[in-house]
Amino acid sequence: MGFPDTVRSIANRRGFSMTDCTNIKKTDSIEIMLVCDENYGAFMATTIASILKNAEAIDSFRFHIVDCGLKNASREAVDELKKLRPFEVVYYKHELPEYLQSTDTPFPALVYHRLFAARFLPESLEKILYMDVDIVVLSSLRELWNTPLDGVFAAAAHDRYMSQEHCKAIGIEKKDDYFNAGVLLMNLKYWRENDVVDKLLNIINEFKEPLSFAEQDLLNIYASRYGYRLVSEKWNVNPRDYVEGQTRLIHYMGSRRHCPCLDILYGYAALTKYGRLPMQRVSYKIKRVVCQFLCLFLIRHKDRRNLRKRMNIR
Ligand SMILES: [Mn+2]
Repeated sequence: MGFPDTVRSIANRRGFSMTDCTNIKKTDSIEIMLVCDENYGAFMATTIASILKNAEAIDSFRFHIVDCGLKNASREAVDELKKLRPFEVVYYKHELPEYLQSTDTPFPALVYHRLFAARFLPESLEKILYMDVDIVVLSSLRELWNTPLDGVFAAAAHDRYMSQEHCKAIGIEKKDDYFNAGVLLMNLKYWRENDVVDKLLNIINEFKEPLSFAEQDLLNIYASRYGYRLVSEKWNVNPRDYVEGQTRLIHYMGSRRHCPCLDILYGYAALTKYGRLPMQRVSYKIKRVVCQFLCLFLIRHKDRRNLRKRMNIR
């Protein structure tokens, strides 16, 4: 064969035969899906900046961004990051079915988009690494990306803060089985072949009350029935549990006002054109507390939902 030895050894290392080594570029890139609305534009740019900054020389990236109302300035902020390291970016507009346009939980409806990834992403993608945008990545994602996914719909890390009571309530016996869906390596081929979307949507109908952790509960219930692959917790770490040198990814769940490791988050924000991240608005918090109080004590279920909608509390 006419291939020089260096090409042959690269092809072998990457598990290709010599005939298909023209595919190296395509298969080699790490495919990442992000979902973002205008409120989180600066956070998304920060997440991407951290990924690019800590990549290894051989890594290349394609970002698949579900655009839930981004302004041009937010898209430009993403493009500007190409100066850190070149990458490809593709935007998608995806409409949720009407009954998923509110979650009946504190989480916005956009959390549901990831459930449809196997449908709106190109067929040529066999897997995708979904990530929340409240994340900073501290090392190359190559090891996580290479996690084997044979026979499972996804791989994710354990969520150590989920309570046993909640797991029981949704039919998961051991709380150690519950994973955090903010970092989710999805086997899209499996999703397409096994009608995972339909099975997930059917699970919603099994419960009378809304699932408190929305899409994360759904994915975990599916996993408890059909299995999933657990990855090391270092790939999804609460800031409280950060260990220097070990943690590979920090997930700033919940409030960002008082939590450890904010210096790390702000450090990556400084690489973006924003320079800093927007603070959470106090007025929003007060509104929310007032509304929750009213909801708890005064109002019937259906009115509660309407009130939350009117006050834009999701
Ligand atoms: Mn999150």
